[in-house]
Amino acid sequence: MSIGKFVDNRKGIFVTKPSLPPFDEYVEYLREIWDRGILTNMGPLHEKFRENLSEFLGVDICLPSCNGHMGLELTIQAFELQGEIITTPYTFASTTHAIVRNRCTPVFCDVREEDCTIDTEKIEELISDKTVAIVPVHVYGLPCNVDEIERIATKHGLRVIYDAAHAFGVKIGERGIASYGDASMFSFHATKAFHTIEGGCVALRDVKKAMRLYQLENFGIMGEEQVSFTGANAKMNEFEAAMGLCNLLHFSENIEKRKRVYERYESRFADLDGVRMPSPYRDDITRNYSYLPIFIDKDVCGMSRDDVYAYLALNNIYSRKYFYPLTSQFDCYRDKGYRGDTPIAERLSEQVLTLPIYADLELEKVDHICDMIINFLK
Ligand code: T4K
Repeated sequence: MSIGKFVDNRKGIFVTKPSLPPFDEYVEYLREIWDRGILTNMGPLHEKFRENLSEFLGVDICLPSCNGHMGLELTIQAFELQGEIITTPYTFASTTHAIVRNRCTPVFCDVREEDCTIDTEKIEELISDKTVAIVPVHVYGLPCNVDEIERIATKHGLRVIYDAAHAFGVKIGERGIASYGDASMFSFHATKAFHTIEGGCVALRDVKKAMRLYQLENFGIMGEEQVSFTGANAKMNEFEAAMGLCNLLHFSENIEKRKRVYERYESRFADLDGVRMPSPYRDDITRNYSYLPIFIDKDVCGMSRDDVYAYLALNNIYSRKYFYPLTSQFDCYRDKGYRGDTPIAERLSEQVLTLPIYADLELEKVDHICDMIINFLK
């Protein structure tokens, strides 16, 4: 019996490819780690990365974690939330799992057609006397309507914890996305626009909650002879922090390259009937181009998303269906009776195809992918 994920040995163009820093820059840090013999448990590189991250994100407190998921799960625990949490099902498994693993109940709100983020006009009708928080997702790095969410949360006394897994480096006007809500979790997985191999971080404002999260990430240990909380092990190690320190230096340059790729797709699909790309809810957004979703309307094109997916795969182009199925349709949730009617999310999830995008993707390859899709749909 084999356990674990199939290792993908196919040749072709994949949905993403990690950006790696110049080898020598990483080796410099490896030398430090070797000399010091401190490999993990909030070592000096972890601390340096924490400081650089806070500065980059424009927040006072920001805690690295072993991955984005544990950051989110432990943040919900640190805020001691118990009850219903309003969220969206158009997301990765992690968002809903983090809620359910805290023994809270997800309530599914529909999303906006334009950008797949939570539809703020539908939040209030879902609030009950059990509602304790909203966990919105800045999906594809497109910001939710943060001002409206803040207004609703303040009016009803709810916490707001953003799943900002995709949104590292995004700004609304001059303000960094990490400064909204009570907390924001970012993923630094290898597939993200900014990565630390595996990893993530949580930006938050309340010093006491931050202390609690810090302790929860290290088994709830308060001192050598004192353990006060039912924590987990969610520490970022020194090798991951080193990758983060290197990648942070090249982040802007990588985003510029992603922008070029994104805009090439955008111009190629501009006049293609039945194919749409999402657009942010306001004009003053600094984007990170973390994903390249397109929505294929079968009624207009005559071909479905699945047809295009299969055709591309046949030609060694490996797109993904982020996010299909909706988390509310997962085996583990489908029959739980969680509240929420999400027809727009359902339709988008049937139509979405995320195409390859990464910093080093050559524009000739983008043209090749676009030619394939355009010719197939015509
Ligand atoms: N919230 C949201 C909204 C999220 O999207 C995620 C993660 C989280 C929370 C949780 O954050 P983390 O705990 O993961 O930090 C991937 C990622 O594993 C996951 O981080 C991400 N979202 C999700 C959307 O995508 P898979 O299972 O689709 O990845 P995988 O292994 O199929 O990789 C995709 C492609 O990337 C491969 O076909 C090839 C390429 N690749 C991948 C890896 C790992 C590489 O070229 N090199 C690599 O090292 O989940």
